[in-house]
Amino acid sequence: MNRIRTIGKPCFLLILAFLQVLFFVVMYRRGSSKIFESFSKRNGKNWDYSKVKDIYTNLTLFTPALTDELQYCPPKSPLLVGPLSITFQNIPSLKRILKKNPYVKRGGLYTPPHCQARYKTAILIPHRNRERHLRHLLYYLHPFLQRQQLHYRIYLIHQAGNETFNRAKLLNVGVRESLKDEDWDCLFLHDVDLIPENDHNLYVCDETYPKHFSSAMDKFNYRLPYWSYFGGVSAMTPEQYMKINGFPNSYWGWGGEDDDIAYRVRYAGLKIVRVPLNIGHYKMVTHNTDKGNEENQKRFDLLVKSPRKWKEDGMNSLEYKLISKRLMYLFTNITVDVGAAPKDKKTKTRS
Ligand code: UDH
Ligand code: NGS
Repeated sequence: MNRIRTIGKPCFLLILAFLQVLFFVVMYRRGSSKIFESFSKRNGKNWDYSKVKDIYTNLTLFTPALTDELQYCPPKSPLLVGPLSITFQNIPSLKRILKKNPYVKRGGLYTPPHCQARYKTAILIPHRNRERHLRHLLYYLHPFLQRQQLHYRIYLIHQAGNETFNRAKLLNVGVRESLKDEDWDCLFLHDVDLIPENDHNLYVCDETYPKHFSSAMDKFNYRLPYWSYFGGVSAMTPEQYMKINGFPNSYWGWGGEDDDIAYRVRYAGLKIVRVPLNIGHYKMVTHNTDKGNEENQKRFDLLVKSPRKWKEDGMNSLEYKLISKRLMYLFTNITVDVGAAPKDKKTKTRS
């Protein structure tokens, strides 16, 4: 009763009308997007991607320290600049990339020369027939990681032969082989055609949960394509990776393996955390569909079976033939025979 009486008072209605007019005036003057932006600012800085810096800015200012006893690098790298200028107009030559990255050692290994890195990250890239993409990625990723003052190494896991491509299995191989070299803090599972656009997107793992990094790709208009999407670029600690039994080895061809991995994360009692959309910006190098990576017709069946299969198909059942492990100037090349998709059993035809 009391409330009805208050609402009925003319002065209350007047205040309400005034507030409404004020709301529309503010919306009109500033634009609604600006107002919602100011809410999103609370989730971090509101990056302006129309103002970009060169990826090699200031990198040469950091030269080797003169003493043997290095201090730890600062918790936040002073080299970060935010949005970066990324273009795919010219394909950089390996020689040019090498010249621009004088502190990268054979195998694509880097340790900051002026301070002791706080973090060790391995980048694992599944690969076949994407040399153009690889050159773009190396040109941008080396300085990107150096800006973050990480100790890192870039691994290319190259599928030998012409059998159907198997992204997930190649990544399992990458994890096993890279952990033979070093006790990595973090394993990055990185498509060859995705270039990070903001160096505040730190290539370190979340201590508790698997993390998705390519949350805002240009081809999806800088949004997530669907809520459980886990493709493109993601990262896990070795412990998290083993807890989900790695990736499935049984997805041959395009699609579904990243969804299976997202399911595994939940089956193992974990969840996916993500880089905020305003930082997880990535540009994709455009390309045609790959020969040997046609759509996997079995992917939906495999996804249905995933709750029963994840504990038996993964790191604990991984088999492959290591063909070579070569230390190239800008990356470690692991060439591997991952086998072939099982042949379909012939169905009896009636005579
Ligand atoms: N990859 C290769 N070579 C191949 C295929 C894939 O190196 O022949 C690697 C590469 O790192 C690539 C990743 O696997 O970035 C993922 O490949 P993808 O083809 O699944 O994804 P991408 O984003 O292309 O490169 C999407 C093609 C859309 C196909 C649509 C089918 N309906
Ligand atoms: C889903 C696929 C994922 C794929 C995603 C984005 O439909 O593997 O699209 O694809 N899942 C299935 O097919 C079950 S993309 O636009 O990058 O080609 O990653």
